[in-house]
Amino acid sequence: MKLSIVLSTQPAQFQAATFKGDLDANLARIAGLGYDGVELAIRDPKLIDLDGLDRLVRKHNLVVPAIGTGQAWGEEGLSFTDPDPAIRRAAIERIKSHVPVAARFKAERLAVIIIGLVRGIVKPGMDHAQAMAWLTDALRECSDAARPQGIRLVLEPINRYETTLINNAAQGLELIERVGADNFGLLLDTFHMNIEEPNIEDSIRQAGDRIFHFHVADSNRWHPGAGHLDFKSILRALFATGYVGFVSGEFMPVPDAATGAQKAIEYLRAKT
Ligand code: LER
Ligand code: MN
Repeated sequence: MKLSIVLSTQPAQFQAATFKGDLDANLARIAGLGYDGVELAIRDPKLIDLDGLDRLVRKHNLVVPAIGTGQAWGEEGLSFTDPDPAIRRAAIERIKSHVPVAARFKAERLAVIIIGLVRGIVKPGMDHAQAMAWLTDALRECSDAARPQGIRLVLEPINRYETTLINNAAQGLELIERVGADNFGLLLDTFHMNIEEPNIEDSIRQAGDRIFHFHVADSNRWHPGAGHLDFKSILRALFATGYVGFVSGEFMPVPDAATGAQKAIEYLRAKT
């Protein structure tokens, strides 16, 4: 099992970005704990020194399996489904601007760009069908822009308390059919699945080879082992689909990032 963990390259309000801040020190910690990769949360590629980041990641022998983009929503309010066409266009261009970043880090053909809350939350009074149409068009445009670089996009089903748009794997699979792009798949996250899926393992089996990336947190969004999810069974179901990607820790830094990350890797390694 290849393990990675989320590190935010910029300050962020999102609580489950396990590591934040000092990149060199955090990358050293992550590598020192035995992680194979680091999932980089990047609000805006314009804000990073790509060469410097690439150098640091290589220095610590880490792979970047995925790039998180949700802070464009969390910090700036960009979304594919905002009623304002200028905001929708800015969200699409922002996601497209991640393609060269993902291409730079592409290792083992694994670098995916994550569509989390940048899809939007569908505010009260908005037409859901209209939002789905905007979402589908945006995902087609971004998938088309990513394909020539060999980059894949993933939509993450997110629980009902954060968005009304695509909460579970079945809705995600319907969206995949609608978008009809071979480089567009799902990111499943055990924290959201515990809230939304009738049965986590069954949903993993249904999503099958459309799972392009996987987030782990326990039921309380602390590190795996701190709650009541059955990771032995969940990971067995995941790998039975033929999944060859990373299992990526995205959990709250409890009691602190390094301790949570250490407990997670010990626990997950013991489960497979
Ligand atoms: C991001 O990967 C995630 O899981 C969401 O909860 C972000 O809001
Ligand atoms: Mn997640």
